[in-house]
Amino acid sequence: MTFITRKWSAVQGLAGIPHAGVSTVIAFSEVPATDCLLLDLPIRIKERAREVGFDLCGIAPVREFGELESFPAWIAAGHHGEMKYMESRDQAGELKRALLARVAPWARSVIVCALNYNTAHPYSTQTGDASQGWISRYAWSQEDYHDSVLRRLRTLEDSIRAELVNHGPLDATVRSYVDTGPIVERVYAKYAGVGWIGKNTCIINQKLGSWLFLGVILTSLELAADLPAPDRCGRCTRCLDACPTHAFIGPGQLDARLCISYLTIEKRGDIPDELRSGMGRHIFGCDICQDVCPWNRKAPATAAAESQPRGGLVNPALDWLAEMQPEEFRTVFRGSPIRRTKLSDLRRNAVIAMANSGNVKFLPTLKRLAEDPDSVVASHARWALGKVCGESHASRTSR
Ligand code: B12
Ligand code: SF4
Ligand code: SF4
Repeated sequence: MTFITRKWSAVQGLAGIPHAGVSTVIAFSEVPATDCLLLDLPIRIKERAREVGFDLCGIAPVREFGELESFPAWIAAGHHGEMKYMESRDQAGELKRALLARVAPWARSVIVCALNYNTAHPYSTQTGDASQGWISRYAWSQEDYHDSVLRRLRTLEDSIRAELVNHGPLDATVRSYVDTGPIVERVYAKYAGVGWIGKNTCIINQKLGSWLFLGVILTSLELAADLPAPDRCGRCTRCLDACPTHAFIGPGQLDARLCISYLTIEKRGDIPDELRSGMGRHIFGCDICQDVCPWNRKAPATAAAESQPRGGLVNPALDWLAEMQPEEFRTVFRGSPIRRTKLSDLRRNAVIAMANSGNVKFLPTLKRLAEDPDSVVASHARWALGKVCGESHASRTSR
């Protein structure tokens, strides 16, 4: 029997995964060709992942990870709000996302890829003009990440299939997902060594920070797994302290119903009165708990054209968005992740931000919007008028 010792860093293939130097011993004993392929495949998958444009790639085994145990309780407590897809269940009535082995019993490994979407623009916490809106960093982009990540995953899938045909033929199932799979991606990203789950619930990589999109490939191939990324949050609690709507129930746990990202993107129709003030100037998504994270202080920016902001979306003009008409919405946001929200809800968010600015310059626009044919926009505009007039009245009388 021969032993081949490899540097784990070589097996891991891509930069940024924090276990360089750990070595592993692989026993080769009359190794059949297909087993040789499986030993080499992780290296080639990671090389190919880099070639197709991913910044990180790692492999996780399919296991009943401890983090997933809290998922049923999270759903039972209603923390997912109106995101009904999070509740989807299998025929036995079990939550699909709670245990991958149940919905995809064939899956043995999860290839987790990450794409850096950070661009060289200030953070929301660094530019503080309340009279301008804020669209979260990921949503400025030229291309919707579901498309850009899935395109790369599909190319990677094709390469894996080609390897299997060349060396086998070896039969295997390979399936890609971005968001839509029956899987809590961040848990698998942790066990693939891509990053740790921060107290803000985001995956953070020691070198790249947390401005990362995730995409996963489920496969029936039993591939050598990476080591989980160690937690580097330490005693820091900046994200928990900075959240303006107190959406964290505890470290690593979020009540989505209180999160501005949920309120601005997923919540349709009326926003409860008591939550509107906390939304500040956020129009679509929220970056605060990542903006304040020390691991994002030196996060590298990508030069990829697809991630660069569309015109007018960094600190956008609130009256532009609040009065946007369907045709302009379709043109401005064609192929953008912002299309996930309805025009009505985007305008509603802009009206709430106008109210929160307290700026009387918005009064003429708000008066027009109070008569808007869209009843959601109109009712929020009436509330906003009361708030801006009340605040300007209060500031005049206190002088
Ligand atoms: C639903 C969803 C949301 C919801 C709910 C978010 C949430 N935290 O649950 C809302 C709309 C609020 C949201 C917001 C955002 N999202 Co989102 N979202 C998802 C989606 C589709 C599912 C997430 C999910 O399963 N949530 C359920 C909860 C229970 O799982 P979890 O938060 O991942 O939590 C696990 C760990 O926290 C773990 N855990 C860790 N430590 C601890 C400690 C304790 C004590 C316990 C009990 C548990 C625990 O337990 C949980 C598993 O049960 C994923 C894609 C996917 N399929 O995974 C994208 C995803 C998580 N979102 C993403 C992004 C980019 C965002 C935003 C940054 C967008 C924005 N700028 O507005 C914000 C970030 C807000 C935040 N702090 O989470 C990325 C995250 C990338 C990254 N680097 O982590 C993902 C992976 C999408 C992608 N494909 O890239 N999102
Ligand atoms: S995204 Fe914003 S609202 Fe949501 S948890 Fe983070 S800081 Fe709070
Ligand atoms: S702000 Fe601090 S506690 Fe929060 S995710 Fe970053 S390092 Fe962890």
